[in-house]
Amino acid sequence: MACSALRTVVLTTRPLLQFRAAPAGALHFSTTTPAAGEKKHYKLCIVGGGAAGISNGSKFGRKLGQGNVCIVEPSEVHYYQPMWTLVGGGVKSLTQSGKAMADVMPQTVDWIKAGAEEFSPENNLVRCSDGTEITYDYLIVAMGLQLHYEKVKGLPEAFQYDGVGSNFSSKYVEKTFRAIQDFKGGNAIFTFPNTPIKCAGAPQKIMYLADDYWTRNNVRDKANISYNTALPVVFGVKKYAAILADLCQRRNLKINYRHNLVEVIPDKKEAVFEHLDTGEKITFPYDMIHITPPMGPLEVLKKSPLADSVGWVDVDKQTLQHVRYPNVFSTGDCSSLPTSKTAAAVAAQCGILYNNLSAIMDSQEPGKKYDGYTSCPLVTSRGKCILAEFDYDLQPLETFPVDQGKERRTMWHLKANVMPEIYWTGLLKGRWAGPGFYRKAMRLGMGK
Ligand code: FAD
Ligand code: UQ1
Repeated sequence: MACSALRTVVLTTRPLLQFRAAPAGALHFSTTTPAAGEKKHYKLCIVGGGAAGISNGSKFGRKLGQGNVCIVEPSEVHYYQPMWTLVGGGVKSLTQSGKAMADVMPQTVDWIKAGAEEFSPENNLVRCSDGTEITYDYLIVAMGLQLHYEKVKGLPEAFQYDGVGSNFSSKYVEKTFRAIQDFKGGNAIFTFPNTPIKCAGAPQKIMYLADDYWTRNNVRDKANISYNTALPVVFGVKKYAAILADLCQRRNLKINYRHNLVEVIPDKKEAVFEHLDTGEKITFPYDMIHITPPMGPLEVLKKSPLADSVGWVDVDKQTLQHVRYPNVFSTGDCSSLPTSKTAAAVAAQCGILYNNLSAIMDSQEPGKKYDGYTSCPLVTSRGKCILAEFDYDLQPLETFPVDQGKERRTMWHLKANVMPEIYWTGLLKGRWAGPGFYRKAMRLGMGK
């Protein structure tokens, strides 16, 4: 079927779609995938239709025009994952965090509704799960990362039990708030794994929301709350780490450093941690547990020539261009960019990538340099937030002319009410490249 005909299917079907979050994948949508086994050529192929794929698709779809850009994405639903902290905390619903993929797919791009299964960058070729073969002039890899619940013994089976939740998956995030509501006292544990993760603040944000919920509901004085983290620090940036460690002390939240979750035994309500310095195995009884799973690169990337030694897409940390294949770029969680993996980072990368890939298309050198900007709105209770923003050197890079290390109600509103709008109508439409412009304007206004 020709591309234009495929697009017609999309346009006529769009208004009929009603998004319902659960069960994920229950939506059915006329596929825009070329017939299985068909060979297609695009000027630009984007793999992944998450935050990074859709935002870049919008920008390059406008630039290159209809029929020249495709997005390879198997999922029917696009989630605004940053909202899951608030879903797990009982402030928002899972439904509010998602839209039908068809509704966020830029109208200027062709949606190949399949998974990428093989990359052959020597041949400028992507093979898809349905046999479709796509050749390209340029490629953007934006496939996110893999959650590895199965690397903890007893998972994912333990999610069938009450008291066990995880904000990192649409399957388990609603269980978090149920566990918080059901908790009537005892031990509550919040974990952080021994791998890089997306949104490194999220494992502790949910602890703060739970603590706040139990305080409001007169359960807090019956609760022992611990944050068991594989890391030796509570946060990677010194300024915020000092503030958060102090906050934990004031609120009697016990931090157990270098504690890595290795097993959950749900029928006994026990969690086993390995102390990463001593190797000792320590068993913690729990009444509720929030699990942040180990994470890593997707298998399909790991086995591809695009990968670095770990499996992340091997790109230059400043230009986002692949270090071996100049017509390939990568952005977001799947990339090797050594910054904290967030949608805020994706936004900042989006502007850099657009400029640099456009330069390559015009046979020029990529001139824009990414400074590693990333951000983590550290929700500290329902109604309060510390807005951490920093760069590759873990130095604060704050947007607003106030001390962002302070808990603020304004930053809560930014996180809970403003950011979703910026995400859906700014980032995904290719019209939000992060707050860099505003930061510089505000600093100039203040004479800095
Ligand atoms: P994703 O958005 O995960 O998208 C990856 C896409 O690739 C998916 O659509 C997937 O279906 C697709 N894909 C997978 N495999 C294939 C394949 N084989 N072929 C084709 N496509 C494939 N960020 C913030 O900035 N602020 C926050 O406050 C924040 N809080 C967070 C809280 C939680 C609980 C979580 C889970 C995340 C949070 N994040 C936050 C992080 C943010 O959501 C991610 O960093 C961001 O979504 C990364 O975008 P991405 O496009 O790289 O990956
Ligand atoms: C941001 O740009 C962004 O991407 C859309 C987020 O993801 C949801 C964020 O959480 C944050 C904090 C930013 C940065 C934006 C401002 C206004 C500081």
